[in-house]
Amino acid sequence: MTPAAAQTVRGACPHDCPDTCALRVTVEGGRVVRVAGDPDHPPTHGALCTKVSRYAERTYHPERVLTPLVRVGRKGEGRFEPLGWDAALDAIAARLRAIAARDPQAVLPYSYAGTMGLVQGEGMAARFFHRLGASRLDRTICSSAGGDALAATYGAKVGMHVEFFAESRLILIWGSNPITSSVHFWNFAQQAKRAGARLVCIDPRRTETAEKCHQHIALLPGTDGALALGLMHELVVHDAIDHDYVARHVHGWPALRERALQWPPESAAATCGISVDEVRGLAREYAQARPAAIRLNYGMQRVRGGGNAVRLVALLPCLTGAWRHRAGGLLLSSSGWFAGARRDAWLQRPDLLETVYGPAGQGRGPRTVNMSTIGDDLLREASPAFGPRIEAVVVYNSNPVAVAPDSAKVARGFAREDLYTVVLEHFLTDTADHADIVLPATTQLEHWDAHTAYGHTYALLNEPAIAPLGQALSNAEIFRRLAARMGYTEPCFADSDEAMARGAFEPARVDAAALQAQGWARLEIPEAPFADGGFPTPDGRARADAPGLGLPDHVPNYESVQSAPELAARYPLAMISPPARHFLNSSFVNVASLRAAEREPLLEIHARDAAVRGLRSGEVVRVFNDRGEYRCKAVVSDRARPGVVNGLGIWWRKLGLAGTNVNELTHQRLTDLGRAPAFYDCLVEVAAVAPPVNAVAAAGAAA
Ligand SMILES: Nc1nc2c(c(=O)[nH]1)N[C@H]1C(S)=C(S)[C@@H](COP(=O)(O)OP(=O)(O)OC[C@H]3O[C@@H](n4cnc5c(=O)[nH]c(N)nc54)[C@H](O)[C@@H]3O)O[C@H]1N2
Ligand SMILES: Nc1nc2c(c(=O)[nH]1)N[C@H]1C(S)=C(S)[C@@H](COP(=O)(O)OP(=O)(O)OC[C@H]3O[C@@H](n4cnc5c(=O)[nH]c(N)nc54)[C@H](O)[C@@H]3O)O[C@H]1N2
Ligand SMILES: [Mo]
Repeated sequence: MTPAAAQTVRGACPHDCPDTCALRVTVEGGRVVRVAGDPDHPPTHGALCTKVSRYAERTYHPERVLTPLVRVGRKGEGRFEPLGWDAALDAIAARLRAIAARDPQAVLPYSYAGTMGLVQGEGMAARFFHRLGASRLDRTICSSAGGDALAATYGAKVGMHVEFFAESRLILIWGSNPITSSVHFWNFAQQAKRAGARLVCIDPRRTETAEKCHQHIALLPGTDGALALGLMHELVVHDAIDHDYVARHVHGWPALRERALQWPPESAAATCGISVDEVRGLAREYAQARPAAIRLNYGMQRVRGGGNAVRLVALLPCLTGAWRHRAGGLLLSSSGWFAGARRDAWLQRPDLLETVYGPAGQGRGPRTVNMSTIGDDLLREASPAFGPRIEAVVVYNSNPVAVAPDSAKVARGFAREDLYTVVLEHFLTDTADHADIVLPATTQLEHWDAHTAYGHTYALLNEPAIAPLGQALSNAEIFRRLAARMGYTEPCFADSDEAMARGAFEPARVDAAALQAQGWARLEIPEAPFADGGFPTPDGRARADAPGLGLPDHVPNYESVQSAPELAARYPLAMISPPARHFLNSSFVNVASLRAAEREPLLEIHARDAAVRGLRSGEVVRVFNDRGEYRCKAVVSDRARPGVVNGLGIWWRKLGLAGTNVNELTHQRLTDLGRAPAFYDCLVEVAAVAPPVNAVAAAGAAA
């Protein structure tokens, strides 16, 4: 037998991760046999993470949804029967038309970054919902607190080139666990380490990354703003400020300087739950190392004061002039570099709203619903403030029942009998289980797309490697067919997926020939973009004092001893819920090999906190607060610092131990900037499910 000739197709990883890898997909006889990293793409460097190297396993998963399905059981039960495409699309169009005739805002699209593609994300779907006049979705669930903070400080979501971290002498890995969540950045950090750089990890959890850094500073969740102010205090009193850079390129520093002087290391250390020496030492190193770089990540902005904290940290490299060198500065997100390179208005056609609401600029338009408060909003009645009750939700690229905060309410909302829910999915997720109709979507191996990135500066093209499996259709094709059934005749609804992918970028900014030939193209951006200021603010200066926001400050967590002493007495443990290494948010939880690696939902707890509660490693515990209860296995471990427990995310509720996941415990209060969830601002208590006989004695002994 001669094997069918192998063919290699160029692709892009679609997942929500800073690395956005360039893929090489090997196809034999119409079947994908290998998904590998492109060795030529500098950030990917030929390597993929464990999850995406299993992408074929996910695509050929026996539980893929491969036909449209109609619900036959109760909502949430997950019982469906196959339905033909025509019947499914006719039913959906009829229902949406009837609702839209009363008020199109009663229809809500709900999507996030299941794929980050410009075509299969907010491409044809955005055109469809704009034309319908549906409610807009405020996409806040991940990064908007930090994103708005970065924009307030630098003018846009811009930062260092990831490649130049390899040349840094000191790297602060701040609120980020790159061994889990961006291995390609970690590769550059290791190059720097081998060349003698020092790596410091600032994270409440002793992560795999923290273990491999020279130093780990395990501050309390939500105290990063206080640490940054303490560092500024030291930079001022030891005169480590680059006065020339600050005078020319920073607006509002004199006032912030006064505030920083109120944060001696003793105060910062007390607030952060760390030692005074840790604050002093870090300030000294940051002041002296040239070049010094900060890899900030969104892990530290999922608290009430996340926006303020990002503003403060983002100012540090402006104060020391670290930006003067290409290997100095900060990277939280690079997505702002793509502004103007991505043809958003053409891809998404917000002008189509005018067919429903009249010319833009007349103050009319649909309301906006925040995706982070979907739990409350699905349960809300019509009111003048809110507008119409939500009557239909169309979900794509997201699994809100698992990932949105306060999930008991989210599940109750999606269980509403009078809510019409359509879910485009690969699998029967917790959310799809609540659908009236599930539509089978293609994976990245089966469709066209175009990608930008938020951790590097390359645009990418994804070509389909194989034909769609079963009856699956791409998201774009599903919305194209729905548009036809709704009677929308605008020519944009006829654009093919390939035409949209190829047309996604401005030819003047993205080299179409390079994109075609190698699958990726680098944006032209200066190596040291802010060496001489030039921030994308109106006056080119970074802003310590931002219009409408004033000066940044430390803002204590909603759920903390400072803000809520009574609550903290009942629920004394702070819980964070960072990603598990082998999952990507709630994606891959159903891939057997990856779930086997994670084994069970886990809660890491420090030995001291376990002892006072009589808890042992491996036993099933109840984690609870006023919002609900979550069962998982306790791991007594120094990955958790005293007073903080780590509930690793984000399991599918139905694959958890008792039908819930960690978001049963999180709340819907929003961050200071960006209207985002405060997932890591959450107090809990932990108890044995069946208290061991010696628990009382152990608690007495430890107290
Ligand atoms: N394997 C894997 N990779 C992923 C993801 C995943 O789920 N799994 N998620 C992807 C997504 S959606 C995103 S947005 C990106 C980035 O995703 P992030 O959620 O930013 O992921 P991490 O890099 O793991 O950074 C979170 C780190 O912040 C720490 N942390 C929690 N609270 C605080 C705090 O108050 N202060 C500080 N300093 N640290 C805190 C956590 O312990 C954790 O180690 O990663 C992406 N990559
Ligand atoms: N407690 C807690 N909660 C969190 C977080 C946390 O750290 N702790 N992290 C938060 C963060 S950072 C984020 S970004 C959100 C993520 O939330 P989501 O963006 O909802 O991410 P996923 O859970 O990965 O769900 C994406 C879904 O999209 C589907 N999908 C993928 N590709 C396609 C496609 O081409 N078409 C269609 N139709 N579907 C597709 C996948 O099968 C998957 O079910 O979760 C947030 N929730
Ligand atoms: Mo995210």
